[in-house]
This record gives sequence, C-alpha cells and structure tokens, in this order.
Amino acid sequence: MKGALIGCGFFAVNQMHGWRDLPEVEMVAICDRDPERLSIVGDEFAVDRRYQSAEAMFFDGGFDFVDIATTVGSHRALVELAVRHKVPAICQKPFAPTLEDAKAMVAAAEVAGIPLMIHENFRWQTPILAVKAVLDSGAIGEPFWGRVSFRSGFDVFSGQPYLARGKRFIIEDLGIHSLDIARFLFGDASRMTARTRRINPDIAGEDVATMLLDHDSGVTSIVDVSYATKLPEEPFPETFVEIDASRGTLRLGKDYRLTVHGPDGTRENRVAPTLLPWASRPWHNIQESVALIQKHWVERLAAGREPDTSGRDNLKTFALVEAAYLSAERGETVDLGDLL
Ligand code: NAD
Ligand code: 89Y
Repeated sequence: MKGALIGCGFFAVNQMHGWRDLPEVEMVAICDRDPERLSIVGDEFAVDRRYQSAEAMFFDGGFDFVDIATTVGSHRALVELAVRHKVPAICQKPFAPTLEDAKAMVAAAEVAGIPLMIHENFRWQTPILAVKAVLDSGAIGEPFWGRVSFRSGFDVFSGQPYLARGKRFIIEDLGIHSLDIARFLFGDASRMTARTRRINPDIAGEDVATMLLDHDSGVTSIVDVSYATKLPEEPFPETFVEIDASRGTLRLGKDYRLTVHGPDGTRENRVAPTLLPWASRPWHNIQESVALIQKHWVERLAAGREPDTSGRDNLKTFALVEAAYLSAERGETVDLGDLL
C-alpha cells in the first residue's frame, strides 16, 4: 500500500515512524508548504517525492491513501481535495474548525464512496484498551458512573505554539480525545453540561474544562481536563479512568496502574504502553497509539471495512466538543440531538 503525507510538522514525525514500521506500507510522497520541514522529514525517512503544494502532489498521484497531519484550518480543503482525487484519507484531529465543516467533509467522502478516518488515537492507547477489555469481560458488571480525567501542568506550548494562540484550546485539542474515550467506554452521549476556565494568562483559550455527559446506556460520566494543574509528579500524557459498575469498580491511575475490584476480589496490574524503538518518554503512550491506529487503518482499508474512528463516527465525538463550548458559553445543558 502506497501512502502520502501532507504536513511534516511536530506530530507528523510520529506518523512517519509508524508507517515505516508497517511492512505493507511505503510512504512515497510528502508535502509541506514549509521547505525546511519538507527536507527534514524527507531526508529522515528517505522520501524522494517532495511537494510544497498538495494540489501538485495529487496531480502526480501514485498513492493509495493520504495521511493529513496539518493543523485544523486546512483539514476541510485537504480532505475535499483527496475526495476529488478519489484517494482514501486519514485526517488528524480536531476534525475541522466547525461541526458544519466536519459534516460537509463526511458527506463529500460518503457521496464519493471514499474511506475517511479521523486520526483519533487515544482510544488506541494500551491502558485504555485494557480498561475496555475489563468492561467487555463483564468482570465488574454494568457501569453506571464513570470519569475520564486528564490533569497536567506539562508545557505543550513549546512544541505546539499554535495551542497558545487559538480562541479554543483544551477541549478542542485534548478534551476531544477524552470525550472520545468516554464514548468508547460508555457509548454515545445525548446531553452535555460544561464549565470552562482560563488559568494561564499567557494563552488565548480555556485551559480547564469540566464536562458532565448523559450517555444513552444510562451511564453518567465526568470528563475533566486541565493544563493548569501543578502536581507533585507530572502525569502527562496519562488519562485516568474511574468506573463504578453493578458488580464492582475499576480505577486506572498514575503509572498505568489498573485496579479491578469485583465479586472475586481485587486485582491490580500495570497496563503500561510499549516503548517503541523510535519513541521517547513521556510521549510513548501516545506514540504507540499512533502505530496501532495506523495498523487498524491498513487492515480496514484492505478489507473494505469502515474504520472505528471513521469520519461518520467521529462526528459524534466532535459534536461533544461543540456541545461543550456551547454549554459553557450559555451556562445550559446542550442536547446533542440539536447538533447532529
Ligand atoms: P505543526 O504546525 O507542527 O505542523 C503542521 C505542518 O503542516 C506545518 O509544517 C505546516 O507548514 C504544514 N501545513 C499546514 N497547512 C498545509 C497545507 N495546506 N499544505 C501543506 N502543508 C501544510 O502542527 P502539529 O503540532 O504537528 O499538529 C498537526 C495536527 O496534529 C494538529 O491537528 C494537532 O491537533 C494534531 N496532533 C495530534 C496528536 C495526537 O495525539 N493525535 C498530537 C499532537 C498533535
Ligand atoms: O495536541 C495534543 C494531542 O492531541 O495530544 C497531546 C497534545 O499534543 C497536546 O495537548
């Protein structure tokens, strides 16, 4: 399978490593408006075909899918370009600047019959997969309450300076993953109540958000995210999970410790991610999930089946992001049915 990459920035390097590890994939072309990024990534991954224009890259063609790793402002135009050229596309999160854009992208891909996957990788993290496996095993019974929590004081702005400038910050950038994990574990949600704060005076958007979700399954969940939390031990980029269920409880805590308590007793084990040869701490949890979602894409593309985080699926995660901002702005609960 031949692939092409658009956007050779901070995060794309992980994606290129992930592709290089997949024997069935060869990345044959890369594109970035910035010639310096183009030569850094082109040289590191030995890709000869280099373009500063996505249009020119699609015009030359010769690849089976495109991996879009640019920031959100360009996602719609690039996905629509891929669709026009009938090339299956992966698009990084956040899906689009607005829900209307995201819906238009899904519609364009569906009308043309072109696979579209959002690179929503956090549900592919080893610890999150371990939590899901416990739920699916029935060991703790039916969940009725959950919490997905990401609280950190890590400096994300040095690697991703645009995060400090956007009017929207943590829900759109990081909370989007936590909301997707909540959907992954507890199913779709129909109502959202949210509150936000900006603690860091040097950034434009909110850096703290507390969200309450009503899931169709009957679960009530809290999704709380913060980049203003100074802890004695920095947990970045760990997501903590708490679940109370009919027969027991589950806690995923610091250093990937998973505690499962049920009728048969209490079991504690570590569900740490693998440190891949090209990965580095503390990012290795995220980096491994990049490799896993890419493997999933290749398998589903080869089988002609929709990926788990397809554009269509991810509209429901993205709608939660929109609903959170609306709810915080209005001070009201927002019904997802009004958005989707
Ligand atoms: P970045 O700014 O470092 O890199 C983006 C690159 O895209 C830049 O080099 C830029 O020149 C290029 N670019 C932008 N528009 C282009 C266009 N139209 N044509 C060609 N090149 C173009 O950004 P980043 O930090 O690498 O983030 C990229 C995306 O990855 C963002 O959407 C971000 O939210 C996401 N991200 C995801 C994760 C994750 O775990 N899934 C982690 C970090 C970042
Ligand atoms: O951009 C973000 C993401 O998707 O994962 C972590 C991050 O890099 C900073 O919040």
